[in-house]
Amino acid sequence: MKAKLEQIKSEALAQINNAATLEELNEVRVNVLGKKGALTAVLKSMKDVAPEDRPKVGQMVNETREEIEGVLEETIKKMEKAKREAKMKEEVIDVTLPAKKQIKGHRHPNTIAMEEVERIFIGMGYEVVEGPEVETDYYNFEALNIPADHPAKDEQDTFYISGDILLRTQTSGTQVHVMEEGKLPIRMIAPGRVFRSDEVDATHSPSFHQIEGLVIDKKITFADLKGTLAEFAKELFGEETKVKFRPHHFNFTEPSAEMDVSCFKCGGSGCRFCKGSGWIEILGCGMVHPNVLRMSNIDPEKYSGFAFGMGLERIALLKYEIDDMRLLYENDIRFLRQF
Ligand code: 2NL
Repeated sequence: MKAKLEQIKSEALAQINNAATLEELNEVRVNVLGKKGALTAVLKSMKDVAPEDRPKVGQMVNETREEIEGVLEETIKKMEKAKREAKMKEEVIDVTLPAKKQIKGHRHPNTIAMEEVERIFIGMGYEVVEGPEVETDYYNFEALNIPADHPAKDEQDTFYISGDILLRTQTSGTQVHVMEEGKLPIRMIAPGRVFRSDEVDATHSPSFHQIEGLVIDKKITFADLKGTLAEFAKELFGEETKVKFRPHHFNFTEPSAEMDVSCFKCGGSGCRFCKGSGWIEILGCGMVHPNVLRMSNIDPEKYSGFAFGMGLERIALLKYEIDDMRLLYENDIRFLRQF
C-alpha cells in the first residue's frame, strides 16, 4: 500500500511539474484527487485492509493527498502570478510618449447662423417649431393664399412626390399647422430645409434652409413688425445697423415688404460688398393676409399678425463674407475650418 501511494505521489508530482497551463493542472487535480481519481480509488479499497491497519493507512492516504494538494496549489499560484506579470508587461503604457493629436470638429457655418437667429428670437419670447419637409399642396400653397393656377407657383416650382404631395418650398406649412391648432396668441419661428427646382449656381441650390417667423395676436400692427425686425437686425449685424423697408408683393401678406440692412462693411457709404448701394437685402415680410388667417380659422376682425421669411444660407454668406453658396455644401474641411 505504501509503495502504491508513493507511486501515485511521484506520478502526480511529475504531472504537475510537466503541466504548462492552469487547465492542465486542473486535469491533474481531477485525475488524482477527483471523485474517480487514483487517490480516491485507494480510499475506496480500504475495505480490503485489515481493520487494525486501517487508521495507519488512512493517515498515509491523507498525508499523500495533503502533499499533492500543497504542491498543486503552490504551482497554480506561481503560474497565475507569471500569467499576470506577462499580461502587465504586454499592456505596459509608456506615459512619456507624445499624445496623438485629437482633431475636433465644430458646427457648420449654416448651423452657427441658424442657432444665432434662433437665439435672438428665443430672447424675444418666440417658440422654435419644426415641421415636415414633405407637405401637401394645401399646406405649402393653398393655405397661403396661393391658388392652383397662380403664377407665383411657377416661381417656386418644386419636387412633387405624387399628386398633391410635394417637398415644401418654404417652411410656412409648419406655421399653418400651428395656426390650425387654434391656440392664440402665436409667437413662433419655423427653421428648416426647403426645396425648389433651381439650377445650382453661386446663389441657388435645389435644397436650402429658411427661417420664417409668425406673430398673431390682438392689435398687432406694422409697427410691431418694424420694431421686431429692426431689433433682430441690430442683434445679428451690430447695434449701429439701420433697416429700410421697400414695398413688395407676397400672396400671403398684405401689405408686404422687403427689408434691407445698412451695409455692415462700409456702414452705408457704399462699397464692393453692398455693390455701392450701402444696403443689403436680407428678408421678406408683411402683415398676414386676412385670407390666410380665415383659412386657418382665425377671425381677421379680431386678430392680426405679421410674418417674415429669410434664407439661412444668405445670412451665413453675408455674415461670414462667403461669395459662393456651393462652398457651404461641398464640406471641404479646408473651407469649413475657417469658421
Ligand atoms: C422670403 C419671404 C416670407 C412669409 C414669408 C408667412 C407665413 C405665414 C403667413 C404669412 Cl403662415 N406669411 N411667411 C411672409 C412674408 C415673407 O418670406 O423672401 N423668404 C425667403
